[in-house]
Amino acid sequence: MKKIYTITTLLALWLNAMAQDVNLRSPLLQELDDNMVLVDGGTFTMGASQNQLKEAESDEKTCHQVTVDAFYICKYEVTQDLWTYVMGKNPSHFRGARLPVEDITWNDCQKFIAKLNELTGETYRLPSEAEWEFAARGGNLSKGYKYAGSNTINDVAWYNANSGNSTHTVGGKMPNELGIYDMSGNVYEWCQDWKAPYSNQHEVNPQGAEEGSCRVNRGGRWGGSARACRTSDRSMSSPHYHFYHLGMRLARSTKNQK
Ligand SMILES: [Ca+2]
Repeated sequence: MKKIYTITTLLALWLNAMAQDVNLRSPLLQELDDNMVLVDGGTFTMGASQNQLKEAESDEKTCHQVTVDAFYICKYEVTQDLWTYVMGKNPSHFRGARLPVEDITWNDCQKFIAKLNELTGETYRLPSEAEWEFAARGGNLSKGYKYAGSNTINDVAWYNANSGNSTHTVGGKMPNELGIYDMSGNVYEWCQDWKAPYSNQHEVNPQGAEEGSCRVNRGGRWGGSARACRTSDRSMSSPHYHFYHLGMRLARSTKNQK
């Protein structure tokens, strides 16, 4: 009996190891890992900085110092091939393996992330709003651009004047200072936070409100204005809301983070 138990245990361990090996070899998961950009921690001014002021809305006007720890963020929005690999179905309105996934709720993002972490053993998550803005501004390499990577929107973003009314293959425009694409335009990106008014205090790793009714969306979209593509512009949606302009970008904690 003991022998049978030992053989069964060894077989289970071997199958588990094989499964992990298969996942490690999955080109999409490997590519995702390769596409995660390390953003060194730092302190920046969050909110409508001087070059944003003319177009700024009230919810972004309280400029304040924010410090974030180092984290990883993907250089691309989540693509439809990755979403389909993890979830087994594709909810997107516009179809294409390398188009960003869209028409997903914040709750869908959490399910996707849970499955992805199960497959990889990693700690993928949505970025916080502060992490998103720090990364969009180019982190410690920031040149202070109005959009993510340029003051000329056409260089870096798909929006209503150039998109032809659809999403585009990720990475089709110039990247920002950190090598990250499409933070301005293409699809809006869900952040982890409940939307909250800004504090005027220096904050460290802010995570938004403890509760609320809407989660943060950032970066503008293919069918929206240039104004909404600015690095400090803030938008929000109910976590149950989905539409074909709303997608996501993955972040990942470093080994030093929880
Ligand atoms: Ca985007």
